Amino acid sequence: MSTEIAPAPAAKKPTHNEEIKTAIPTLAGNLAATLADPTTDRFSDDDQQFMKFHGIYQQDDRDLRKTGKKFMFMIRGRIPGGVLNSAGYAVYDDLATRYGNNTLRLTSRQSFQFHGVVKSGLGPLMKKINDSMMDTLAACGDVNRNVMAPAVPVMNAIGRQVNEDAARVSAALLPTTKAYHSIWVEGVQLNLEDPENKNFVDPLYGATYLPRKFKIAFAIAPTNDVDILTNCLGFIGIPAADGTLAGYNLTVGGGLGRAHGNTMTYPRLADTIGFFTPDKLVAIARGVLTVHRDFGDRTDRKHARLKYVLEEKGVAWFRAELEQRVGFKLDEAKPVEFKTQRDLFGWHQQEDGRLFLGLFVLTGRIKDDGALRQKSGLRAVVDRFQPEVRLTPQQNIILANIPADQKDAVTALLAEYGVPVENQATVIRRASMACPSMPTCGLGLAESERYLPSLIDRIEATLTGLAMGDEEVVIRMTGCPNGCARPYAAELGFVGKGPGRYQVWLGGNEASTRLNRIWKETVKDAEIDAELGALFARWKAERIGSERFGDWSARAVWPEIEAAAAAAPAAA
Ligand code: SRM
Ligand code: SF4
Repeated sequence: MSTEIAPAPAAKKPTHNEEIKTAIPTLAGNLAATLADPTTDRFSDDDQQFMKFHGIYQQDDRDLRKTGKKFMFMIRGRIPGGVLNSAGYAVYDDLATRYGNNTLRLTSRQSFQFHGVVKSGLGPLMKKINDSMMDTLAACGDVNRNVMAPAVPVMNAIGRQVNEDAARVSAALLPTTKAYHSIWVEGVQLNLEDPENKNFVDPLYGATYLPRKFKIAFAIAPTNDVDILTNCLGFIGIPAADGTLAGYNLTVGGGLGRAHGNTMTYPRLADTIGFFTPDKLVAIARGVLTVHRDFGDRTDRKHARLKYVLEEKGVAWFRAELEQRVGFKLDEAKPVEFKTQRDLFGWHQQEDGRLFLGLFVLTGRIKDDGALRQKSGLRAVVDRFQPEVRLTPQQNIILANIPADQKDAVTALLAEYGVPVENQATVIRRASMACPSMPTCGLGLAESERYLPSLIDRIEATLTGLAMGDEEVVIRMTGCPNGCARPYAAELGFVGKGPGRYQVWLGGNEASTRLNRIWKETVKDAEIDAELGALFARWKAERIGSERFGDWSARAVWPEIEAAAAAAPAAA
């Protein structure tokens, strides 16, 4: 037996992203100089990383790749809780028309994205957003992202406070670099050699920011429209006996991103850590964020999310670490029960007597499409009636605070643009989401936004054939395993593997508090109808009472998946 001591494994190097953040801690890169350079239509690879912190992605139109790359930009807003006033909506709408592809993309985190902006339009678009007292700062990048909050305008004390708290936390966790303002408002390149810039250290994020993105959501039970447990950090509002906010249950360690064929990456639901009173909110948010900052893996971006820290170090460790940082103890979490993640459509009364109108937006894309002129119709209503605009985490839109006597006029105006307020979409379509994928997303492996509507037609035909056409099934699709439309929390999830090929996941629940599981590794487009037809027929035959598809799948199909997995090594 050898007595030689094995060499210690070489320490893993920080990733390239860590190196460039260290080199330019203001995140300024060479962005302003390249922006002003008319001889190029693209930014350098490193600058593309810095741009993300400013809410901007460089993309190219994948439909046109065969004839060469056509560079364009996606810009994502920071809109805490998805709440905008009518003037803000009008700015987004104008900019999409003028500089984007004449559509506004509602995101699964209550924001807007512009697509198809060419470089010459980027500067003016960014300046206009900032001049309008809105911004895109930290909408992407290794920082806290858009903070989610309940979409429905709850006009009681708790609803108001939770929405205000979401905006407060979003502001408290913003990076403080001067670069964003200097580049996009003043058009000035920061002098990177100036010691103030070279040695810049953000008071919260430090010099290298977070190891990876960080996501926060607020929820009020029983509605889980934000899919709270899929967030790095969740705040669940707990009511006091007098109807005010008693405090928050804290959940930590959710996240969905994974990669095909890499079992070290996986979707994970957050753990419940404890309860605290509202005065401690910002301290807790900062405390959780700094645990991620200090313990997230900076050597592997696939392993850098906070969920892996929770999984590997455990809840007890996390709670002790957080309590030590914030300097107080958490109480035990209060009981909470979520029942639904569903958006509300059509007209509803708010607690203050005014009305809100929920409008379904197919795959989150606000556009004028033939007789359905949703973009123009929404704009006309916003201009004339000036409602509050609220973006939902399921990529839909709510017009709020509408006086009851304006209901008929709003309905009539929308009808002029072909936008219905009743029977807006079938029960299945209403409960669906798709990520953008082709042609804008550089990571897409299969179609998503452009494919899901036609797949839902087919699924509806199959269910109608079984006399099950009125059953809601939460269906979500993404073009790759990153999970942007949260497919792993759906009753039926499709995850792109390659052109026309999808992994199929089953068994999420109505409240979005249970992750689903892989049912089929790959199903081709041509096979989907037959595969799902057989599955839906079994659901109809085997369901107990009105058992939902997701619950039936978890009860009846998961044991089969487990049995097959257990048998697999023996067969190999
Ligand atoms: Fe996402 C990357 C779109 C919500 C997990 N996401 C991307 C990029 C920027 C592609 C890229 O990196 O080049 C996509 C831009 C596509 C395009 O053309 O617009 C993109 N993500 C989106 C949006 C627009 C999808 C949508 O259908 O609305 C959502 C924007 C939300 C927002 O307003 O901030 C969006 N992304 C999500 C979510 C859902 C959520 O946050 O609730 C997830 C899963 C939850 C999570 O983070 O774990 C998600 N996106 C990812 C990942 C995988 C991260 C990981 O941990 O592995 C990537 C890839 C990455 O970061 O490297 C990614
Ligand atoms: Fe792109 Fe994948 Fe996200 Fe879809 S899930 S938008 S394909 S990164």
